[in-house]
Amino acid sequence: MHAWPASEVPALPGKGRDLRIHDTATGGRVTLDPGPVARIYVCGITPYDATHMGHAATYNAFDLVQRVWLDTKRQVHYVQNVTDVDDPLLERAVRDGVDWTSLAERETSLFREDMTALRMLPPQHYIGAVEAIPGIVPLIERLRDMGAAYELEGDVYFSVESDQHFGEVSHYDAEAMRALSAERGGDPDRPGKKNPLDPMLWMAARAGEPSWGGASLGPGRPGWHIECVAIALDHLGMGFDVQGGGSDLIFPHHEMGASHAHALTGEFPFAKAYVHAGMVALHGQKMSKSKGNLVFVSALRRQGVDPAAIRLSLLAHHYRADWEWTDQVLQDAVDRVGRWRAAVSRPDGPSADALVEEIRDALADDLDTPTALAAVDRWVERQRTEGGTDEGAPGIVSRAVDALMGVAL
Ligand code: 5CA
Ligand code: ZN
Repeated sequence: MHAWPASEVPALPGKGRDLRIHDTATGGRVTLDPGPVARIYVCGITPYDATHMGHAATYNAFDLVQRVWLDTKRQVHYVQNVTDVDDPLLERAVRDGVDWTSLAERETSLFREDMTALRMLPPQHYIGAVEAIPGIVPLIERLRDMGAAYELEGDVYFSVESDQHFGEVSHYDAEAMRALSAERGGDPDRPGKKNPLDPMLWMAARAGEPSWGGASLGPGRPGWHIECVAIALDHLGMGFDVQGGGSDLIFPHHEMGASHAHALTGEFPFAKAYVHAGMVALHGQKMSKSKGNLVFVSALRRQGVDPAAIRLSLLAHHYRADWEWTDQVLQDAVDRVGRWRAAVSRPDGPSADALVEEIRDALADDLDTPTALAAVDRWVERQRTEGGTDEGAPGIVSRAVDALMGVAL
């Protein structure tokens, strides 16, 4: 699948810091030391509805990870998937009387447009679940042949007990795991499973649903977790630097993915850091396609809202915080863009050298964007009240907020 065009990342004087980031598995901050090419996998959308502010907030966090790495003069190898076949997508297509492939293509196109408008850096490999099937099938066969997977009425399940590290991503207790499994695509109550938590690897063909020839597995379609594992292993290999997603992916998705990968390779860990963004809510509830309480990026764009303001409304919140989308959040961001634009369009100002270092420090410290924005606000206010004679400063500020935070002034 093709991704979307990359916006230019302006060069900055000096060099950024190594990223310290909160890792869900260890429960603390880790300083990542990625080597010359940093490797990141970010879970992509299930394309049955348009990009909402919750999605945008999550992708913003992982865009920042890359910008911090790029500022350390590293290259970034970024992989993202598109879950272009799964139950919710098929159910929505039936509900709306549309072909599931057209629905997936339409919403993926819109996502690309939204990501481009928000200046999110594109992955080098943007891979759909359907196109990944030929790589997924042999992995499931291997898990089955090594005894880590079993068949139940034609479907194939992963046995969580086959991985001695199972539970080490989320650290949730059995009761919480069971509840989340039921809530997020699992089937803990299905009779005949070895462990209620065991997730499906291969779903045998169901009447009226699409299926693919699965070699010795028979016709069917892949489970959700093995999709991301196959794509990550194919394009990044084990031990990549960051696996990213929203906090609703901690369990079961990232826990199961790590387990599949451990069982398959005998290696540990799957990702060096599991990084999770907080949930964006609307009217007191998590914004979600299934609930329908959504604010769409594309709808805001159609209303003429500046993408830089949308981006700044995300950046105003720490990526790990759960927060509520309100009109005031957007209005504050629109006001801030206005102040920042006025400042960088002036011919001079106070030196911006210290500001660039403050932004770098804040972002390298677990992507602390509120602190970074406050530093820019202070420079803008100083320029307004005291002025300054540094003719290069407005340009440096403009380049820094673009290079490090994807905001084009
Ligand atoms: N296709 C799978 C991942 S492999 C999936 O979860 N798709 S999704 O479309 O439901 O979500 C895409 C990303 O947006 C995930 O990382 C998810 O955690 C994140 N996300 C979904 N809703 C919110 C929200 N309200 N706030 C923040 N992030 C969210
Ligand atoms: Zn995923």
